Amino acid sequence: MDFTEWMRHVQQGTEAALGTLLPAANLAPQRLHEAMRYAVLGGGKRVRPLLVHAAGELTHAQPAQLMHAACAVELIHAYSLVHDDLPCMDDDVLRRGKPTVHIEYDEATALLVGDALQTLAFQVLTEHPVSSTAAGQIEVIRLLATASGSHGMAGGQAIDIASAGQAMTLEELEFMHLRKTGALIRAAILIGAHAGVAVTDIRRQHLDHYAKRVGLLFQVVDDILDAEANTATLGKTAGKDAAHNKPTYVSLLGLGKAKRLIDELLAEALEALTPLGTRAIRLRELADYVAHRAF
Ligand code: GRG
Repeated sequence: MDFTEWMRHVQQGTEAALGTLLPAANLAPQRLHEAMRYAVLGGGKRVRPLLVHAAGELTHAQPAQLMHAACAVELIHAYSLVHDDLPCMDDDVLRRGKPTVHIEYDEATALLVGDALQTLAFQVLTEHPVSSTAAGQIEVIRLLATASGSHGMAGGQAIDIASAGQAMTLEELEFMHLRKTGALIRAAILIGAHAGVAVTDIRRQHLDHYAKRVGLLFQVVDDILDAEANTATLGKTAGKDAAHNKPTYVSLLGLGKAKRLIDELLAEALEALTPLGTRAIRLRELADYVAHRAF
């Protein structure tokens, strides 16, 4: 399978699995369940599920087990987008090319959708084995919980909210993004690898280095797309960082240097994969995809 076919295969499999895991829209409370399905299904690049599967290939993990891990990570991601779009956070009206959940439904429903998606992610991990041992399964849950919480995504979001109109150094920007965007991307990769055979400490360190570089790479590209692409292409409002006076890689470095940083981060990510051999092919291809994505 070439990369494009593999990507479509994982994306379609993820969509189908999420459709099964999410409560049916006709189950009470119907409005909440319908809104949960609206938030998760029919959109998104599914980058985190792709990373789960790619890392799982490295350790010979079973596709069915990877699919449940991929869905759990994507449910957390979908929850974060719903909450991020709320008026009390980023206050946005467009996501994945359609009205955000609080616009299509209402704010209370959007808050509950995020809450319910977050808990569903962990329910999935208690009902479906990702690891072959109980201790391994708990480690998977720990990785996802840590990445989502105050030391991970929620912590990064808190810094992001406080950063509007403030000056930031490059180190502070990196500290924020390693948490806000990077933590869940890193968790996707470590969880995927964890689903297969055990890896040596040194191989795990190489994978972790790759994961952190790809998380930052994703964010630098996101900052450039926000500055350069249009709303129709992105499926979300473009130009928001500048409008909200948020520090970004573009505002700190300028477009030229931010683009050069993409090349540097990609090279570092690929270098980290070299000792991991040929089974890292999908991780290699995904880093390249993240660096060159158009939306
Ligand atoms: C509310 C706790 C909480 C956290 C929110 C993820 C996040 C933190 C905010 C989203 C805002 C944002 C634009 C972050 C930059 C990177 C990012 C996560 C972009 C959206 O992810 P994609 O491009 O989206 O993977 P799709 O729609 O393809 O899934």
